[in-house]
Amino acid sequence: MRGRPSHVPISKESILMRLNKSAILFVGVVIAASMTTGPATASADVPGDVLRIVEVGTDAMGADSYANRNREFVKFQNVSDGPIDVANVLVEDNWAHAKTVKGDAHTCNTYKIVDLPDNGTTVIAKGEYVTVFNGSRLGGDRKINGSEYQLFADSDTDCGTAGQFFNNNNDTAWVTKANGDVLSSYSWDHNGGYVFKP
Ligand SMILES: [Ca+2]
Ligand SMILES: [Ca+2]
Ligand SMILES: [Ca+2]
Repeated sequence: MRGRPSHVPISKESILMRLNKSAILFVGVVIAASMTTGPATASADVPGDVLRIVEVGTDAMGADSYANRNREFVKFQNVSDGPIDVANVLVEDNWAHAKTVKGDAHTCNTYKIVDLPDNGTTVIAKGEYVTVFNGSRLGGDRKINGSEYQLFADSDTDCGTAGQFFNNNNDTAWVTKANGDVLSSYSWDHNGGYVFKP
């Protein structure tokens, strides 16, 4: 590639290679964000762009084990101006999301919201959070700080690596409708992070 004339167009590939990691992540977020702005579908019971991922745990510190599955989690917020019913909202990784989109049944790497603790409904108020942990908790689901619902997926040891399924180096956390329509997503493509705050 030495001596390339300056008038030769630069390929997309070479441009991508020049981007640093954060820029690539930014591109990913922009792409993901654009996916939430498509036309609403008839099956929607949650409109797009009202739930936003604000924090993702991707990699338990140290060895990933069944015991520390809760270091993998997805936290999202109701960023709309009113209450949102999150019934049947899915939290998944790339593997499970692809299956949901194709309509393939799967039980691993997925969590469907069917209930909220300390709430007779599945409606979260404006500004409230839902955090889905991959592990379990003695006492089960709970609401903390008056504004955060903590749900525990209790992922099976056969799913992913000992129940941890957000790939440490490259994966996406998806929050979608039951049919896979994207409400929010966050992608990462490098090791070295334990928790990301988009
Ligand atoms: Ca992981
Ligand atoms: Ca680890
Ligand atoms: Ca995965």
